[in-house]
Amino acid sequence: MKRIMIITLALGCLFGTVEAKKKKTSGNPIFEGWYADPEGAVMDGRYWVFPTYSAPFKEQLHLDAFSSRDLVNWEKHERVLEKKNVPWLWQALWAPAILKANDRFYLFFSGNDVHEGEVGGIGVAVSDKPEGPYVDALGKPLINEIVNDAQPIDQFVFRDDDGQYYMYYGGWGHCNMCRLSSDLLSVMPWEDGQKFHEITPDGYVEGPFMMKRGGKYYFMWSEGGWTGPDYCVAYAIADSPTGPFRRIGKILQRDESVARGAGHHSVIQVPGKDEYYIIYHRRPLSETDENHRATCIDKLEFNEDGTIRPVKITFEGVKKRTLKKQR
Ligand code: FUB
Repeated sequence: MKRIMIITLALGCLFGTVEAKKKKTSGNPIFEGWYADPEGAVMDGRYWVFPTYSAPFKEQLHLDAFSSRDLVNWEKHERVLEKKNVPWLWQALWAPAILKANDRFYLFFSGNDVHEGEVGGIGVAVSDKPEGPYVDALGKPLINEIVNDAQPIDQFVFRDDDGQYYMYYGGWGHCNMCRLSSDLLSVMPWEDGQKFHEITPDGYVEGPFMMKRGGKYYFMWSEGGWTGPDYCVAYAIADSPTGPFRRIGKILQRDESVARGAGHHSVIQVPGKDEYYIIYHRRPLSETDENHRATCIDKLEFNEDGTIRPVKITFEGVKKRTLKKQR
């Protein structure tokens, strides 16, 4: 009996490996389940995606993560952050932002769908491994206050070439930015003494993202309502991380032959290459449930003049792009 079980298991593994080798494109969505607001990153020789678990607010009490060596085959890491490791969290765990710094991993998150006078907002959890478990670092939110009418959610942390960390965040149609300390655990006031500066571009709703290419700062954000079909992503290009950010146009939106509500994205750059992938969520054409959001990937390409080409959203996803082994 034991021998039969071992043979069955071995055949199962072999079959799985053969299937993985046969798969030529990622397909969209890239993994099963309702997952939104995906944050992509490359860390320790793997691609990573940290999404929101898309469910009613009261059920959003954990985060899963996914990793891949080739963008096509994804491994699930369950419950990298959960309520038991965040003392102040009671609902609506949203929009993770991940980064490696100071030889550890920082997972920023939004919690509680906070309103004036309540506890909640943007938190930070840390771990020694990308797959967690992550533990809340402060015992309270990093940003609890509502400043410039921006709900403290949807944070993105950007490290500029000079090593300075900036956080962009905000819901309710307002975007603030702040500087973070080098240990990433506190907000450093600007020269004028203020902690937060408003940088809201025209059309901005939520989901800010920043990247740098060719010395220019590409600022992107989501527009429209996340529950509806017209949710989308627009962008601006600036000479400085603080802007000004003038809206250029949309780069990601619904396609009536593929999906609706495409938005809240992030971008993965292949290390050392001028090659980019956009990770985003969208709603299948046949679905209207607000939480039926699935995480997808497509190519992000630039024109000769540095502007971004509108993304073609696909069912195929992207081809294998294997990361070089780390020495
Ligand atoms: O997933 C929860 C919320 O939906 C996010 O914070 C928003 O950006 C929207 O995607």
